[in-house]
Amino acid sequence: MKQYLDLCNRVLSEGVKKKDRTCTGTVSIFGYHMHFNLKDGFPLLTTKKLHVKPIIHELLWFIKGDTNIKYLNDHGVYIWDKWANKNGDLGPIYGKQWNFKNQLRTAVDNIKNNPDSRRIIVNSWNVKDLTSMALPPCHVLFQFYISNGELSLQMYQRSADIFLGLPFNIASYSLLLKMVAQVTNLKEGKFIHVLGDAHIYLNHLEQIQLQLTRSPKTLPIMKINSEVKSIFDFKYEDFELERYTPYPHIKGEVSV
Ligand code: DHF
Ligand code: TMP
Repeated sequence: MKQYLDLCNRVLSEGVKKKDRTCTGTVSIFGYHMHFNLKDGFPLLTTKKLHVKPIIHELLWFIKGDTNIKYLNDHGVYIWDKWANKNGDLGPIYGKQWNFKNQLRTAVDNIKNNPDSRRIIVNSWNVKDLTSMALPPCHVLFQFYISNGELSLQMYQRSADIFLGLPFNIASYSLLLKMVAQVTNLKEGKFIHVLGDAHIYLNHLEQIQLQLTRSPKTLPIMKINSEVKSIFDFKYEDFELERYTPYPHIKGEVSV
C-alpha cells in the first residue's frame, strides 16, 4: 500500500487548495492512477485499521440492486445514513445502475463467453438519473480485461476523498474483482484505479500526516467461499479476512 502513501505525499507537495461543495475545503490534484496486483495480497490499508464489514455489505448491497439504507442498517452499517432521505432512500445510485439493463450480469456473461471483447463495461453515470441521486456516482465506470487466463478490472473515480472514501473504494473493487474471477474461473489479475479529482479535506491533514509516519505492513489475505458460482449468490459469511495486522484506527469527520 505504498502507492496510497505516495498519493498522499504527492497531494501534499503538489496539490492546490480548492473550495468544495461541502465548504470544508481540500488540497487536490487531478489525474492519478494506481495498480494493485492481487497476487501481492488483499489491498486493505494497513496504516490505519479499516473494518471490512461495511465494505463487504456495501458491495453485496450494490450487487443486489438495493439503494435503501435499511439493508445496511440491519447489518450494523451506517456509512450511507447522512445522504439518505427520511425513507432511507438514496435515489437511483450504484445498485440501481449496475443492474440497469442487466449491466453487471452482461459483463459477467461476456467475461465467460467473449473474453476478448473491449466493451465489458459497467457504467453508473446514467445522465437521465443524475439529478435524482443523493450523490452523483464517485466511482463512475469499470471495465474488465482478460489475458493469459487472468482477469483485471479498471475503475474510473471522478472524485476521491483520500482519507475516508478511497481506502474503502480500493478494497471494494479488489473484492469485486476476486468475486468475478471466481465465478468465471479466471485467475485474479490487477485492479487498476484511475482518479480524477483526488483530494485531502483540510480537516484530515493531521490524520494523513500520522499515517505517513507509519510504514505499511504485509497485506492481509481475503478468502472467499469457492463454492459460490454466481456473482448474485454471495453472502456475508462467504468472506474471511486473514493476517490483517494494521496500525490503530484513525477517526476523521466526513464532509456532507
Ligand atoms: N462523502 C465524502 N465527503 N467522503 C466520502 O468518502 C464519502 N463516501 C461515501 C458517501 N459520501 C462521502 C460512501 N462511502 C465512510 C466510508 C465510506 C463511505 C462513507 C463513509 C466512513 O465514515 N468511514 C469511517 C467509519 C467506517 C466504519 O463504520 O467502520 C472510517 O473511519 O473509515
Ligand atoms: P462530490 O460529489 O462533490 O465530488 O462529493 C463527493 C465526496 O465523496 C468526495 O469527497 C468524494 C467522496 N467519495 C469517495 O471518495 N468515495 C465514494 O465511494 C463516495 C461515494 C464518495
